[in-house]
Amino acid sequence: MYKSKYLNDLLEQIRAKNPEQKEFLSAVEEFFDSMDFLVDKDPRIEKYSILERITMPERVITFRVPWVDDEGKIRVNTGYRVQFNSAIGPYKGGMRFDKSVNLSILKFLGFEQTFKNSLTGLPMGGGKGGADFDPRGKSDGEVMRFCQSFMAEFYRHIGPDTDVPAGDLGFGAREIGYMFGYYKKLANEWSGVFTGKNISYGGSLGRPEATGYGLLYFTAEMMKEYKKDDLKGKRVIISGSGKVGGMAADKANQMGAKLVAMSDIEGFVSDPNGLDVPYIVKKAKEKGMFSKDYAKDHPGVKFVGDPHAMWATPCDIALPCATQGEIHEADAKLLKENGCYMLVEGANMPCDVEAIRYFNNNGVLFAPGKASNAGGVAVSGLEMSQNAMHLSWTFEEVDEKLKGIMKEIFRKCHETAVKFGQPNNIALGANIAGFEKVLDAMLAQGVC
Ligand code: 2IT
Repeated sequence: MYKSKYLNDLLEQIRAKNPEQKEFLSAVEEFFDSMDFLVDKDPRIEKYSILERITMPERVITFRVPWVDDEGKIRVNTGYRVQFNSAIGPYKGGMRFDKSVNLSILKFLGFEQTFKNSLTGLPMGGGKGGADFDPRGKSDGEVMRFCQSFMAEFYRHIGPDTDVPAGDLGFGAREIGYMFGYYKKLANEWSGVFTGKNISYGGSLGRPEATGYGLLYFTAEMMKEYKKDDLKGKRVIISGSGKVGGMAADKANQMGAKLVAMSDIEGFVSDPNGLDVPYIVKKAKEKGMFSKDYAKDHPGVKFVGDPHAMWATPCDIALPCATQGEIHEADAKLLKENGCYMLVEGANMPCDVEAIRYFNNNGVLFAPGKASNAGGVAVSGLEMSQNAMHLSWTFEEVDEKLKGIMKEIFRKCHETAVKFGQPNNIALGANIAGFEKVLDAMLAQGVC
């Protein structure tokens, strides 16, 4: 229940319209927690139906993706793009290839992306897309045929000033390459229509590292502001060994933190004296998994076959970098009981609404992914700028800009939280600061 009747009524309407979409509803509910501090102070929000509009995608595209597998059989998947909000720039956001992909998940991600992109300060709207296609175990030929069939429909909906997709789970450099190549052929245009491209054809140095490194730059800012301390010697635990988790481990190590536990989809390993980070980073890069090999190659370190059990490991800082919905209230309690005082999201909404409320009510500093994992899309924005200017920046230039952007995102979130009398509530700061820029743009552009 919110204080505001407008919000309660609106959430009911959104629930009635989208009864099956639990991930999307949960993102809206969490966002409305913050809007409850704002709607009474700014009557324009209700007067101009801003929240009615902002919670509905501008456009949802769904299409059939038929493709031929290596046995010659025709297979069919569903392709999607949710073009959520273009008030501040072209739609921008990743593509996810996973069996679990459905409209609810993509709407939740597109909604979050809108505020995340706004927080970066770069001119990017919000979008998200993908397919219920699992690239794991597929040959390069199968993935290419799938991507080309996907693009045969998708190309007419995107463009460097319309919608600029990028990677996400199951959608990496290989998929981006195949999609980009086919777009170029169909559109007869070489343009920065994707980000996350390889360096050889317009990618940005620093993009693969950006989400994980940015997460640690943000964590360091939190530590400085709230604890007057740095990351040296702090015990860190990380879930997920994809690009985000692997690069977060790398940067945590560079900044002097001690990685005491880390998980992948098969399980986790822990060592109170600190794990061998270079080993993990190398394995994670090579195959996206490391934990079983780690235990084999590091006698005395035990492997636990349940990744979820990692949240009981004593730590100072938890960095969930796997996927949405991995931390519930019971895990939040366990983290707090075992000494965790800071949780910074590397994935998109790994914590559910109850867990977030628990952290905020029990003195665990919590940062939402829309602020703390914005480094990835921020460097995507920098890739767009480099493409538009037909030049490339060095890794150091990109990394410096990323640091500046993450610092600035933290400052905006913190100052907004302070302004609303909730100095420790970074989620509130992120939601309101991200929202206000979109609000301004929507008000200026009239009814559209
Ligand atoms: O969740 C995200 O921010 C991403 N998957 C990156 C999106 C992008 O456009 O780089």
